Amino acid sequence: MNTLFISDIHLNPGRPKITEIFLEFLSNEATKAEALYILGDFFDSWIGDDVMDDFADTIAKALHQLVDKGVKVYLMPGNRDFLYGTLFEEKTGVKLIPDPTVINLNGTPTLLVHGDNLCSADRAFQIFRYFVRHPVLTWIFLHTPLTFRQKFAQYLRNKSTASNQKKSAYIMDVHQKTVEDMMRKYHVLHMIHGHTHDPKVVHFKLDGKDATRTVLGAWENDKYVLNSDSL
Ligand code: LP5
Ligand code: MN
Repeated sequence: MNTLFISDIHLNPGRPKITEIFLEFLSNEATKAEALYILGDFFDSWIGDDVMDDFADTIAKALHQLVDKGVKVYLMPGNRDFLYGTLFEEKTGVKLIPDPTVINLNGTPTLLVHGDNLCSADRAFQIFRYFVRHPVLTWIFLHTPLTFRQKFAQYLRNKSTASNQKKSAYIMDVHQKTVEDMMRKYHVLHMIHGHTHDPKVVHFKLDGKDATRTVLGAWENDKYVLNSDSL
Protein backbone atom coordinates (compact mmCIF):
# COMPACT_ATOMS: atom_id res chain seq x y z
CA MET A 1 0.00 0.00 0.00
CA ASN A 2 1.19 3.51 -0.72
CA THR A 3 1.65 6.58 1.42
CA LEU A 4 0.78 10.06 0.24
CA PHE A 5 2.48 13.31 1.29
CA ILE A 6 1.05 16.79 0.85
CA SER A 7 1.75 20.21 2.38
CA ASP A 8 1.04 23.92 1.90
CA ILE A 9 -2.58 23.55 0.83
CA HIS A 10 -3.25 26.92 2.56
CA LEU A 11 -6.97 26.17 2.93
CA ASN A 12 -8.93 29.37 3.22
CA PRO A 13 -12.59 30.20 2.46
CA GLY A 14 -11.25 32.76 -0.06
CA ARG A 15 -9.80 29.92 -2.18
CA PRO A 16 -12.91 27.91 -3.16
CA LYS A 17 -11.29 26.18 -6.17
CA ILE A 18 -8.45 24.70 -4.07
CA THR A 19 -10.97 23.72 -1.38
CA GLU A 20 -13.01 21.85 -4.00
CA ILE A 21 -9.86 20.16 -5.36
CA PHE A 22 -8.87 19.15 -1.84
CA LEU A 23 -12.28 17.70 -0.99
CA GLU A 24 -12.23 15.76 -4.28
CA PHE A 25 -8.73 14.48 -3.42
CA LEU A 26 -9.96 13.28 0.00
CA SER A 27 -12.94 11.44 -1.45
CA ASN A 28 -11.04 9.73 -4.31
CA GLU A 29 -7.25 9.52 -4.58
CA ALA A 30 -6.63 9.55 -0.81
CA THR A 31 -9.03 6.64 -0.14
CA LYS A 32 -6.68 4.29 -2.05
CA ALA A 33 -3.73 5.09 0.24
CA GLU A 34 -2.67 3.43 3.46
CA ALA A 35 -1.65 6.72 5.02
CA LEU A 36 -1.72 10.44 4.29
CA TYR A 37 0.82 12.82 5.77
CA ILE A 38 0.00 16.55 5.74
CA LEU A 39 3.26 18.40 6.40
CA GLY A 40 2.05 21.79 7.58
CA ASP A 41 0.43 24.98 6.30
CA PHE A 42 -2.72 22.93 5.83
CA PHE A 43 -4.95 25.87 6.73
CA ASP A 44 -3.77 29.32 5.67
CA SER A 45 -3.71 30.11 9.39
CA TRP A 46 -5.06 28.46 12.54
CA ILE A 47 -5.77 30.59 15.58
CA GLY A 48 -7.30 28.00 17.92
CA ASP A 49 -9.58 24.95 17.89
CA ASP A 50 -12.51 27.04 19.16
CA VAL A 51 -12.61 28.71 15.73
CA MET A 52 -14.49 25.85 14.12
CA ASP A 53 -16.53 27.86 11.63
CA ASP A 54 -18.56 26.28 8.79
CA PHE A 55 -15.50 26.20 6.54
CA ALA A 56 -13.30 24.38 9.07
CA ASP A 57 -16.20 22.10 9.94
CA THR A 58 -16.60 20.99 6.30
CA ILE A 59 -12.89 20.16 6.11
CA ALA A 60 -13.01 18.36 9.48
CA LYS A 61 -15.94 16.17 8.42
CA ALA A 62 -14.28 15.29 5.11
CA LEU A 63 -11.07 14.31 6.93
CA HIS A 64 -13.06 12.19 9.37
CA GLN A 65 -14.78 10.37 6.50
CA LEU A 66 -11.37 9.46 5.11
CA VAL A 67 -10.16 8.25 8.53
CA ASP A 68 -13.38 6.21 8.90
CA LYS A 69 -12.51 4.44 5.63
CA GLY A 70 -9.34 3.16 7.32
CA VAL A 71 -6.78 5.66 5.98
CA LYS A 72 -4.38 6.88 8.66
CA VAL A 73 -4.06 10.66 8.45
CA TYR A 74 -1.19 12.51 10.14
CA LEU A 75 -0.88 16.29 10.45
CA MET A 76 2.28 18.24 11.22
CA PRO A 77 2.20 21.93 12.22
CA GLY A 78 3.44 24.55 9.75
CA ASN A 79 4.56 28.12 10.38
CA ARG A 80 0.99 29.27 9.66
CA ASP A 81 -0.90 26.59 11.61
CA PHE A 82 0.99 25.40 14.68
CA LEU A 83 -1.91 25.87 17.11
CA TYR A 84 -3.96 22.71 16.54
CA GLY A 85 -5.02 20.95 19.71
CA THR A 86 -6.88 17.90 20.94
CA LEU A 87 -10.29 19.26 19.90
CA PHE A 88 -9.07 19.44 16.31
CA GLU A 89 -7.82 15.85 16.56
CA GLU A 90 -11.21 14.71 17.89
CA LYS A 91 -13.20 16.53 15.22
CA THR A 92 -11.08 15.29 12.32
CA GLY A 93 -9.80 11.89 13.49
CA VAL A 94 -6.30 12.90 12.36
CA LYS A 95 -3.22 12.33 14.51
CA LEU A 96 -1.05 15.36 15.18
CA ILE A 97 2.65 14.63 14.77
CA PRO A 98 5.59 16.77 15.85
CA ASP A 99 8.03 18.55 13.57
CA PRO A 100 10.38 16.70 13.06
CA THR A 101 9.10 13.11 12.77
CA VAL A 102 11.00 10.08 11.45
CA ILE A 103 9.00 7.36 9.68
CA ASN A 104 9.94 4.07 8.11
CA LEU A 105 8.98 4.54 4.47
CA ASN A 106 9.10 1.13 2.79
CA GLY A 107 12.25 0.30 4.73
CA THR A 108 13.91 3.73 4.36
CA PRO A 109 14.10 5.90 7.49
CA THR A 110 12.68 9.22 6.31
CA LEU A 111 12.72 12.55 8.13
CA LEU A 112 9.56 14.63 7.79
CA VAL A 113 9.63 18.37 8.58
CA HIS A 114 7.52 21.33 7.51
CA GLY A 115 10.71 23.02 6.30
CA ASP A 116 10.64 26.44 7.95
CA ASN A 117 13.18 25.31 10.56
CA LEU A 118 15.62 24.60 7.67
CA CYS A 119 15.60 28.26 6.58
CA SER A 120 18.28 29.12 9.12
CA ALA A 121 19.85 31.97 7.11
CA ASP A 122 16.61 33.89 7.73
CA ARG A 123 17.58 35.14 11.19
CA ALA A 124 14.58 37.51 11.49
CA PHE A 125 12.18 34.63 10.84
CA GLN A 126 13.97 32.26 13.23
CA ILE A 127 13.78 34.85 16.05
CA PHE A 128 10.12 35.48 15.21
CA ARG A 129 9.52 31.69 15.16
CA TYR A 130 11.09 31.26 18.59
CA PHE A 131 8.71 33.82 20.11
CA VAL A 132 5.47 32.80 18.42
CA ARG A 133 6.11 29.14 19.30
CA HIS A 134 6.90 29.96 22.92
CA PRO A 135 4.46 27.94 25.09
CA VAL A 136 3.71 30.85 27.45
CA LEU A 137 3.01 33.28 24.58
CA THR A 138 0.88 30.75 22.69
CA TRP A 139 -1.09 29.98 25.86
CA ILE A 140 -1.77 33.70 26.39
CA PHE A 141 -2.69 34.14 22.71
CA LEU A 142 -5.15 31.22 22.82
CA HIS A 143 -6.86 32.80 25.85
CA THR A 144 -7.46 36.17 24.19
CA PRO A 145 -10.80 37.01 22.51
CA LEU A 146 -11.36 35.68 19.03
CA THR A 147 -11.55 39.13 17.44
CA PHE A 148 -8.12 40.01 18.88
CA ARG A 149 -6.65 36.74 17.58
CA GLN A 150 -8.04 37.37 14.10
CA LYS A 151 -6.64 40.90 14.02
CA PHE A 152 -3.24 39.88 15.39
CA ALA A 153 -2.92 36.99 12.91
CA GLN A 154 -3.76 39.40 10.08
CA TYR A 155 -1.19 41.88 11.42
CA LEU A 156 1.46 39.13 11.40
CA ARG A 157 0.47 38.06 7.89
CA ASN A 158 0.82 41.66 6.65
CA LYS A 159 4.22 42.05 8.36
CA SER A 160 5.33 38.76 6.84
CA THR A 161 4.24 39.69 3.32
CA ALA A 162 6.04 43.03 3.59
CA SER A 163 9.24 41.54 4.98
CA ASN A 164 9.28 38.68 2.42
CA GLN A 165 9.41 41.24 -0.40
CA LYS A 166 12.72 42.49 0.93
CA LYS A 167 14.34 39.06 1.38
CA SER A 168 16.54 37.36 -1.23
CA ALA A 169 15.76 33.90 -2.61
CA TYR A 170 18.91 32.64 -0.83
CA ILE A 171 17.65 33.85 2.56
CA MET A 172 14.18 32.35 2.00
CA ASP A 173 15.44 28.93 0.88
CA VAL A 174 16.63 26.08 3.09
CA HIS A 175 20.22 26.15 4.28
CA GLN A 176 22.17 23.09 3.09
CA LYS A 177 24.26 22.84 6.27
CA THR A 178 21.11 22.79 8.42
CA VAL A 179 19.63 20.06 6.18
CA GLU A 180 22.79 17.98 6.62
CA ASP A 181 22.98 18.58 10.39
CA MET A 182 19.36 17.44 10.83
CA MET A 183 19.83 14.36 8.67
CA ARG A 184 22.89 13.38 10.70
CA LYS A 185 21.08 14.02 13.98
CA TYR A 186 18.15 11.77 13.00
CA HIS A 187 20.31 9.17 11.18
CA VAL A 188 18.48 9.41 7.84
CA LEU A 189 19.48 9.78 4.21
CA HIS A 190 16.05 10.90 3.02
CA MET A 191 14.06 13.96 4.03
CA ILE A 192 10.66 15.22 2.84
CA HIS A 193 9.48 18.77 3.48
CA GLY A 194 7.35 21.63 2.16
CA HIS A 195 7.25 25.35 3.06
CA THR A 196 9.43 26.73 0.23
CA HIS A 197 6.76 26.07 -2.46
CA ASP A 198 9.59 24.88 -4.72
CA PRO A 199 8.95 21.21 -5.59
CA LYS A 200 12.08 19.29 -6.50
CA VAL A 201 14.24 16.32 -5.61
CA VAL A 202 17.77 17.23 -4.51
CA HIS A 203 20.47 14.54 -4.49
CA PHE A 204 23.72 15.13 -2.62
CA LYS A 205 26.44 13.30 -0.71
CA LEU A 206 26.20 13.14 3.07
CA ASP A 207 29.41 11.84 4.63
CA GLY A 208 30.11 9.90 1.43
CA LYS A 209 26.61 8.37 1.18
CA ASP A 210 23.82 9.21 -1.30
CA ALA A 211 21.24 11.45 0.36
CA THR A 212 17.98 12.87 -1.00
CA ARG A 213 15.79 15.84 -0.08
CA THR A 214 12.30 15.71 -1.59
CA VAL A 215 10.47 19.05 -1.60
CA LEU A 216 6.68 19.12 -1.88
CA GLY A 217 4.86 21.71 -3.94
CA ALA A 218 2.19 24.09 -2.69
CA TRP A 219 -1.42 23.77 -3.80
CA GLU A 220 -1.46 26.95 -5.86
CA ASN A 221 -3.66 26.32 -8.93
CA ASP A 222 -3.90 22.56 -8.53
CA LYS A 223 -3.11 19.76 -6.11
CA TYR A 224 0.43 18.55 -5.45
CA VAL A 225 0.69 15.00 -4.12
CA LEU A 226 3.81 12.90 -3.56
CA ASN A 227 3.09 9.17 -3.78
CA SER A 228 5.56 6.82 -2.06
CA ASP A 229 5.22 4.50 -5.09
CA SER A 230 7.06 7.13 -7.16
CA LEU A 231 10.10 7.25 -4.84
O1 LP5 B 1 3.93 32.77 5.90
P1 LP5 B 1 4.74 33.34 4.79
O2 LP5 B 1 4.88 32.37 3.67
O3 LP5 B 1 4.28 34.69 4.34
O4 LP5 B 1 6.20 33.61 5.33
C1 LP5 B 1 6.85 32.73 6.21
C2 LP5 B 1 7.33 33.52 7.40
N1 LP5 B 1 6.24 34.23 8.03
C3 LP5 B 1 5.52 33.68 9.02
C4 LP5 B 1 4.40 34.52 9.62
C5 LP5 B 1 3.06 33.99 9.18
O5 LP5 B 1 2.82 34.24 7.83
C6 LP5 B 1 1.92 34.57 10.01
C7 LP5 B 1 1.35 33.50 10.85
C8 LP5 B 1 0.02 33.79 11.44
C9 LP5 B 1 -0.31 32.66 12.39
C10 LP5 B 1 -1.31 32.99 13.44
C11 LP5 B 1 -0.96 32.51 14.81
C12 LP5 B 1 -0.26 33.55 15.63
C13 LP5 B 1 0.13 33.05 16.97
C14 LP5 B 1 0.87 34.02 17.79
C15 LP5 B 1 1.25 33.44 19.11
C16 LP5 B 1 2.01 34.34 20.02
O6 LP5 B 1 5.71 32.56 9.46
C17 LP5 B 1 8.38 34.54 6.97
C18 LP5 B 1 9.51 33.81 6.24
C19 LP5 B 1 8.94 33.01 5.06
O7 LP5 B 1 7.95 32.10 5.55
C20 LP5 B 1 10.00 32.19 4.31
O8 LP5 B 1 10.59 31.24 5.15
O9 LP5 B 1 10.46 34.73 5.78
O10 LP5 B 1 8.92 35.14 8.13
C21 LP5 B 1 8.64 36.45 8.39
O11 LP5 B 1 8.10 37.14 7.57
C22 LP5 B 1 9.09 36.92 9.74
C23 LP5 B 1 9.72 38.28 9.62
O12 LP5 B 1 11.00 38.19 9.05
C24 LP5 B 1 9.73 38.96 10.95
C25 LP5 B 1 8.32 39.37 11.32
C26 LP5 B 1 8.30 40.51 12.30
C27 LP5 B 1 6.92 40.62 12.91
C28 LP5 B 1 6.94 41.53 14.09
C29 LP5 B 1 5.80 41.25 15.01
C30 LP5 B 1 6.28 40.85 16.35
C31 LP5 B 1 5.22 40.18 17.14
C32 LP5 B 1 5.80 39.20 18.13
C33 LP5 B 1 4.75 38.27 18.69
C34 LP5 B 1 5.20 37.47 19.84
MN1 MN C 1 5.24 27.28 5.55
